[in-house]
Amino acid sequence: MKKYLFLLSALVLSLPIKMNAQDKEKNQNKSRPNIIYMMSDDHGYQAISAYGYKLNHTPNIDAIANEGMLFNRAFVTNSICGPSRAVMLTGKHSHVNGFMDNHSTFNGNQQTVAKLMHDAGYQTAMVGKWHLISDPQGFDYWITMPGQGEYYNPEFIENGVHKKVAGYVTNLTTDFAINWLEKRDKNKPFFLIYQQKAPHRNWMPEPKYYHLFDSVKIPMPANFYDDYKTRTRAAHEQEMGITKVMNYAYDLKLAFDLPKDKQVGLAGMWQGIYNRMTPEEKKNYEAAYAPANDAFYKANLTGKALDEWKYQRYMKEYLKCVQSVDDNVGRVMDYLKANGLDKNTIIIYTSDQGFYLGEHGWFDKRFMYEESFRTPLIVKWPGVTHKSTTNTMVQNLDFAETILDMAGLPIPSDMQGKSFTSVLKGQKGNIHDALYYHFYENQEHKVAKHVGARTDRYKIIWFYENNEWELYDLKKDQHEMNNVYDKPSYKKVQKMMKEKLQDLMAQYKDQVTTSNTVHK
Ligand code: SGN
Ligand code: CA
Repeated sequence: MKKYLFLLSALVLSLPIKMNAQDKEKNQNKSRPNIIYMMSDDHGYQAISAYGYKLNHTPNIDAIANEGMLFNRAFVTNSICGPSRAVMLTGKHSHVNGFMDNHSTFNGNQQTVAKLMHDAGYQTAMVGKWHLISDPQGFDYWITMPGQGEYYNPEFIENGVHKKVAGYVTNLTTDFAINWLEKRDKNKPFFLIYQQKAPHRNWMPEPKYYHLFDSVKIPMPANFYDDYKTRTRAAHEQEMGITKVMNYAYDLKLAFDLPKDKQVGLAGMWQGIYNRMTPEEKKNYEAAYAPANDAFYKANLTGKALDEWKYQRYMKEYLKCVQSVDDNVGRVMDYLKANGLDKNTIIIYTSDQGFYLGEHGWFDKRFMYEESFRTPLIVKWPGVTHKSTTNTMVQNLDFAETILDMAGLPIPSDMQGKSFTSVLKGQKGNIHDALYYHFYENQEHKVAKHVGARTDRYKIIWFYENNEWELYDLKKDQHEMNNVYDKPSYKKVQKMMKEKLQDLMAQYKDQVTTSNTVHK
């Protein structure tokens, strides 16, 4: 009897202690912020109205900026899809995480921010474009798309199982994200990676936006007809010109049902995309595009008028895709608000890199020039940020570290970036004195491999395959039209920037695979 009494009193005594521990965990979970990392594919900052460009109107992304910090100087380390994603997950440069170009396969067994967040008690999910080949690891739930994904009636892979889903990819990706938010374990904080395929090439808009820009003329950048006069071979030899490279069917949507003999190369890819539509969807699509296409054929445009037509068609298709991205950001934000999550959820909006919207005559990315090296970044941290902008330089190399820091978790010493929570908290001062860049994929679009360094004012680029250098004074030449490498008045700056590049390569333990050294 005594024994039972003893056990009973031990049980009673232990109860409050046990409950306290549970309460403590609950309280801790309440105080730990949820984090949503929103990343679109190829979304240039020029196509976000909060950045002050007047190309389009993105009210929902702007609303994040209204309560957050907008970064004017956020950059990537390697301006291309898969590598950018691998850098974000690992906090390590491409040569360290092993994913150097889009033909790599991510080693998912390595440390990632998702795994660290998961181990620390966060519920984790990855929804949308992944593009890292190997299956995602470190997530309680994942739904991705094969490779680049498709715009219409796309295929998804949900925790390893393939399924074709009817609808438009940007909306579907959001449906999956919201479904997961709805069914997650609500006692735990969450970390959601939500990654849109749009507005990646070949820019297929949502049907409700087919006519969105019909009555609008998009302004052409002043350097659309750049002749690359002061630039090295790389800028001359690229294959990313809107007027020269774009395919009439695949990019410019000038052909619907192509004859069999035309179904090769990109035109063949267009055929595959077109055939994802149901007969009803095809009819709707053709009806929307036929009048403008007929007018184009009749006009028989040549020279600058033809260039202008191509530019308008490209930009409008791209911006229509952005519109659906913005709508869907709004859907996620509405969900958070309706469910009382908006006050404790950090929102990060970014892209896997920037994009050329006609600057230098281009589309695509890859170069270390500003439009593709820079990426949009807007962070809303309830209770910490308020509407503000910053010129402090940060890089996608810092994202994993910053996310861990926001969650109150330690940053592993082998990560190569730095947390920029101090910037978000309004503290002044540099995070980096110079940024390092390395692009490896000289294949499609023919952009020569290069490394480079950027400080607040200067940028040096070494196209090491050609052993050619470029140097820019960004204060005087923000559009990078004037390469001042070897100009006597920049002798000192040139030496200083070369040393910076060498220091960065040493700091990050990178090297280039050629016998050339940094110093000529
Ligand atoms: C595809 C596109 C390219 C684009 C790459 C990389 N060609 O290969 O234009 O640069 O993706 O983009 S396409 O003919 O297939 O459309 S990334 O964002 O995935 O890196
Ligand atoms: Ca991309």
